Amino acid sequence: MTDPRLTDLVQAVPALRLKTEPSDLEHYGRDWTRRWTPAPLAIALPGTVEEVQAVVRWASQHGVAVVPSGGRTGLSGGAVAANGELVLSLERMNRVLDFNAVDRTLTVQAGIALEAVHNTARDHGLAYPVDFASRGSCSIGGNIATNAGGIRVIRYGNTREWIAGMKVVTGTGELLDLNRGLIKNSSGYDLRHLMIASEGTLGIVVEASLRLTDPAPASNVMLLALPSFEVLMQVFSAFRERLQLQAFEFFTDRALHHVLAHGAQKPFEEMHPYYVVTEFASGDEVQEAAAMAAFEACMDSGWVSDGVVSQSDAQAAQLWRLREAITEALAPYKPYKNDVSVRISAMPAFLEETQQLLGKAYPHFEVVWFGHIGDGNLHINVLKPDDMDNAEFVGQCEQVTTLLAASLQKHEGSISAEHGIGLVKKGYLESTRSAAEIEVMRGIKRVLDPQGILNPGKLFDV
Ligand code: 2HG
Ligand code: ZN
Repeated sequence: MTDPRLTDLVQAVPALRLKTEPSDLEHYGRDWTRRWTPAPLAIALPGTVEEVQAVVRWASQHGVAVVPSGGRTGLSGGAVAANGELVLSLERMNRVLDFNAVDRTLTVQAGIALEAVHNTARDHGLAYPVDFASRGSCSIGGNIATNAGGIRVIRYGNTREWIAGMKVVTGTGELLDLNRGLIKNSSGYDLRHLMIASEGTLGIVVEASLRLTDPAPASNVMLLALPSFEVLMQVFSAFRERLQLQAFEFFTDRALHHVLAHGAQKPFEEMHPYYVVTEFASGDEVQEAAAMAAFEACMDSGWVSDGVVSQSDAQAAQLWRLREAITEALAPYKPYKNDVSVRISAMPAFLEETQQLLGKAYPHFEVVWFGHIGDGNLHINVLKPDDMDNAEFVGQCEQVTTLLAASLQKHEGSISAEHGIGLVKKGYLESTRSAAEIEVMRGIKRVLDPQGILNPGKLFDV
């Protein structure tokens, strides 16, 4: 440990665990984007809130940038440390602190994995309903920092809806205890909501009190094959009208191709151009009949060409895998990712325009579409050709993102639906937020992080 700043940090926070091995710097310095070369100063792994405060105070005094770090499963570069920052990993702070059956809340340290929250809630006969494929590795702190969405937003909303309170360490090392689990609290600014989706630029979430709910009703999973893209929103309406949807997800034949190559099982004899996987409440004959009615109405209209309904939990998991494994199956192709949203009512017009735009803009690249179509959220992954240099590839994709951002502005959508802005979409923030809004955000940042040490360079430049 040759850097004198680290010797000083150890003196200031003697109990702090610190990692400086090159393999650790690489491991903790990057997220799932893999675009930047990790180069942090060191990795601090505090074990208590007091240690987090002490590290932040030290960093503030010495002008050292701090990158808060959870499971680093992010896709926007929000947890990347490529400029000599101190990574502050919440990995050791991963305990359940309290369960309150009357309030139906679970209080956890921020480093706990989403899946551990699911399991603990289930052990108490309740559910934490936010869910997505990275559940085993992502942390609640990271979920809060990006207002993570996922596959059940259509029924349960984003992370924001489930945060009853949180403790946050600001850029001055102050500990704020926000909302304290209250359902009604009309006492001024709700700083809790300011922290959610702030990507570690306003404070470090150290604890969160999560709302729990009743376990999801018995459900069925159905996979539908669609003949064309144009009918997608009609199929959605037909199902939404008749059923209580838990999820409504879409993907293309290209996505299926990659997932099958990755080991999933082929669902239909024939390949079809588009697919939907939907989950809906189905505990009795009335609900089952409604599901059949939705399916038959779509078949009769020619909107659906084939379908399969899960007959067991194992089959439901198999169908879900076709959708959930897409990110992992595409990862070897170093995809350039877009994660965009518009209001559901604007979706048909936006989809048509985007299809035309991308058809022209990406004629030589393989483009994989999928996403949470029932939330107006589309994921567009562009795969890097093997023989193309990464910088050249990203450069070309970014030109297209500029066009996509202009289209989103026109349709009043967002350049980041659920992955955050981070480094990846920083250059496009103005397409979603007005100059006045960004100026207010900068002002808020100055109050909560006056030295500008918290995740600098992410979201926007100060
Ligand atoms: C998903 O919906 C995630 O599976 C990841 O948000 C999306 O890999 C992506 O682009
Ligand atoms: Zn998603």
